[in-house]
Amino acid sequence: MLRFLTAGESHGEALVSILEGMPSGLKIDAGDINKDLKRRQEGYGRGARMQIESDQVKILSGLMKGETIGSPIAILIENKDFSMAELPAVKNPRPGHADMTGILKYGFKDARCVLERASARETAARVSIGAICKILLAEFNIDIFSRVLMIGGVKSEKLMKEKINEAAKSKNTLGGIFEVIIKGVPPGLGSYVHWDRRLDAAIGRALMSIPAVKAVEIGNAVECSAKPGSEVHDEIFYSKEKGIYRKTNNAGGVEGGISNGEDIITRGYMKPISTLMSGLNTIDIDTKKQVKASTERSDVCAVPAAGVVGEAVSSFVIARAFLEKFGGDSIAEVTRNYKGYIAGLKM
Ligand code: EPS
Repeated sequence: MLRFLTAGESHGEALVSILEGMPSGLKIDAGDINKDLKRRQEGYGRGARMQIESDQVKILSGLMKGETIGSPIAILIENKDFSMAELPAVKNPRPGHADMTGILKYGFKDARCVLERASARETAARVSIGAICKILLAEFNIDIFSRVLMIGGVKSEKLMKEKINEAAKSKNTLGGIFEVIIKGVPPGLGSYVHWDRRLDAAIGRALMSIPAVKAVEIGNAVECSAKPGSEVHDEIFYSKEKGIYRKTNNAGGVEGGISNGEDIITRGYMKPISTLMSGLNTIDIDTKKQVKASTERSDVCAVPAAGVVGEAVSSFVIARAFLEKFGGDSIAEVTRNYKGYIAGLKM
């Protein structure tokens, strides 16, 4: 089974990831991983930290002459800003952040112990894992994209930038919506037979695990919840040229917890970043007096970055489901299994 772990704090020495379960024989170009890391760092509304970091991977294990050998792939991303031990204690937990819940849960007197790991910096590690999954999926013509649909209630690029400028000026933050589109997924990934094998549930969980994502939509679920079934379900057609096909894709590529061969389309809804330079009401955790929340250097808006992270976590889920279905220890074996299944579908 494909699985991974990440470790590392936002201002610690480095982020570390281990990806286990990749078959042998897959060519990995670190440049492809670095491209996604760069995309994650960009986007209008990012803070000063992104000018400090230039995320690059060092692949420590799992490859021989640039090809996977089936052993765990260990990845290192160094932090340029690793000032963790010198940074001030954080006594005024930010509403909406993990500060307060983390303090209560782990028994800290300083939210820095929480925020260093709760920080969205960890998503750089997940983007590196997702980039390797994308390389696997590309072998089978599966492509993943993302785009920003809305920021702060507006939809055109010009208005989104204006909104971000306004928010920065008024010491505020913004959330929004990103969309992830996955093309080329064969029918048959995931299953209806048990809750934890449903592909839509796995995608939903992965997207919800991105910091600040508070809702996930698959296909046109929100709009469809107000419509009758006759206007929602994607009718099934067949032609010799196309095989089985649909004229609509309201389901977003998943029916009964199984991919149906259409594009998988999901949306992540991100709440505004919880570090507000204006400071919301909170308490001092020592004195319990009412104070303004701590302000840290932060981003005004990170929806474009979240879209890139959305691609990464979705790539992992699809790669895992793909290997579950077509499993093998080498790319050659996975390819044989995949081709045999696809040929069977056409009969
Ligand atoms: C983050 C706060 C900011 C963001 C950071 C997430 O970092 P800093 O406190 O160092 O300015 O830039 O995001 C990243 C570092 C990243 O790589 O995405 C937070 O508190 O979550």
